[in-house]
Amino acid sequence: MEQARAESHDDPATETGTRLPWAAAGAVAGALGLAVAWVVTALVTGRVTPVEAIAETIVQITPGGVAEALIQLVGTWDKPLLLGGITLGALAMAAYAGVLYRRSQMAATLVVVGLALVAGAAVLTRPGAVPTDALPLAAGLVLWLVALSFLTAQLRHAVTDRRRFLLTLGSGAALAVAAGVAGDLLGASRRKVREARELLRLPVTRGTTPDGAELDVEGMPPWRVANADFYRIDTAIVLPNIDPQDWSLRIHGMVDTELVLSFDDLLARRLTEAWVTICCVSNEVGGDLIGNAWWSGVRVADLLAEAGVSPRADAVLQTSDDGWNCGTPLAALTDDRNALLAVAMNGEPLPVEHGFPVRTIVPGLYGYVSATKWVVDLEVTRFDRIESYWTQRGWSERGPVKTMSRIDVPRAGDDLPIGRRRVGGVAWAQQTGIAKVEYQLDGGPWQTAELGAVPGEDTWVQWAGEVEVTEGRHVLVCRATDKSGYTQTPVKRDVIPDGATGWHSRTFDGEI
Ligand SMILES: Nc1nc2c(c(=O)[nH]1)N[C@H]1C(S)=C(S)[C@@H](COP(=O)(O)O)O[C@H]1N2
Ligand SMILES: [Mo]
Repeated sequence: MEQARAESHDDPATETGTRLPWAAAGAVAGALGLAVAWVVTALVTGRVTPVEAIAETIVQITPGGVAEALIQLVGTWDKPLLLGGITLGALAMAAYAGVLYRRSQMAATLVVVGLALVAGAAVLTRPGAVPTDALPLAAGLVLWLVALSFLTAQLRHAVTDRRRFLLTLGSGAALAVAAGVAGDLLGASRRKVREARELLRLPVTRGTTPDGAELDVEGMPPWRVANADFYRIDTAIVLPNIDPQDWSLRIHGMVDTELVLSFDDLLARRLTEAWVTICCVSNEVGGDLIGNAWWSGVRVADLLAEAGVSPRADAVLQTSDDGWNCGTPLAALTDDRNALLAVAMNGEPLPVEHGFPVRTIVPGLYGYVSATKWVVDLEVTRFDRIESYWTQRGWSERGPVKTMSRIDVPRAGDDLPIGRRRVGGVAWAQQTGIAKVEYQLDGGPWQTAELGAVPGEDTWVQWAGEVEVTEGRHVLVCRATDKSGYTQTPVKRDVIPDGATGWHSRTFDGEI
């Protein structure tokens, strides 16, 4: 290494000649990084690639006039040119980082990380972006840096074996191309499904938040949770990617007539729409694994009636396209509640991460025993014959939602100015309904909260109250009573095996 450095300093004539292999190593390392980011995007997040995110950002910040003039100039080549230009620009930077790497690994690393940060900013500012969208970039960045140090290692020897170096470089480039092609193929099927989803016109409505559902408390979250903000829980590393045209649902087991429905068959049935709040059994007291949306779909009860269910059955084993399954009490799917095979959420086709094209929604049951995303199979059966993903892991066979309440204002970590302040939150007891919410400041008397309007028993209800905030530390507690007369127990229990219990409390400071 010392010799190599001495040589280049002494002999400026070879400077350009020796730069080239470093630039080539840098470019190949960059290509590998890009290709990996691409594959991981296609496999894991299914969203825009870093290059696409940068392109979208450029389009967004380019003044309209300039953009139009450019499109006039290049016509429909605008997108390929933009994407190609960004890719070439990134590879040029990568080559430059390779050259820099020879003298200063630090400077080269800074260039690479800087590029990744720009791409990261673009990815994370896309509409609906979530933190995990940065995952492909992180993977690409790591591989880029590893490849850079690996490919340049040989160049540090006094006498570089030219053939060996070219072989390594060629393998790196081939790997990048192979990964790029794989990413493209995977991405193409994702894009196809994404496009199919965007083109889908479902005969559904968006639902209107009922008058009076939202109480006037500063900082209170909306009663309807937007799709992009809805909590997501599933075991899928790679999201199922299902074209509605390829989807089908099989209803079988203890039935008179087995049914196989295509997406169109499903849509040909009567559609039902309803507000339903779903929540996760893993939701800690005060947690945010809960959301309320307007769901549109076909009642499972109607389909089961079509199939004709054996009187000896008491369960339905639901299976997802990705193999996840759960056992649901048959009664919850055949009684008069709106258990749905949902195709839309808040008036839009289900987002892919929430089960596109079809998922189950059952009011009153935790998601792990009912809310199968990407559902493809319903087997009418008996609980004494089945096991399912979470029951095999120690969770309860039955998962009715427990009556619960939560403080949203003040938010965690927020303080309140002293004086009379409004506080509030939500309470839920799906299928039973909330009768009353009480709140208590610093162990004082329980006060009855004001309740928002609700369309039925299957959604959360907002509550609000007033407290006198003085200087110093305070503790606010809330508890709900449901319409069966049950008041939430103060006994704290863990989420496993069938859902947490206890009162939610929030500590905050009163500030002058
Ligand atoms: N296919 C599949 N469906 C699933 C799960 C899963 O892991 N895989 N998780 C369930 C659990 S535990 C919950 S709480 C809900 C969450 O639904 P959401 O991600 O749309 O909020 O989905 C349910 N459906
Ligand atoms: Mo869950």
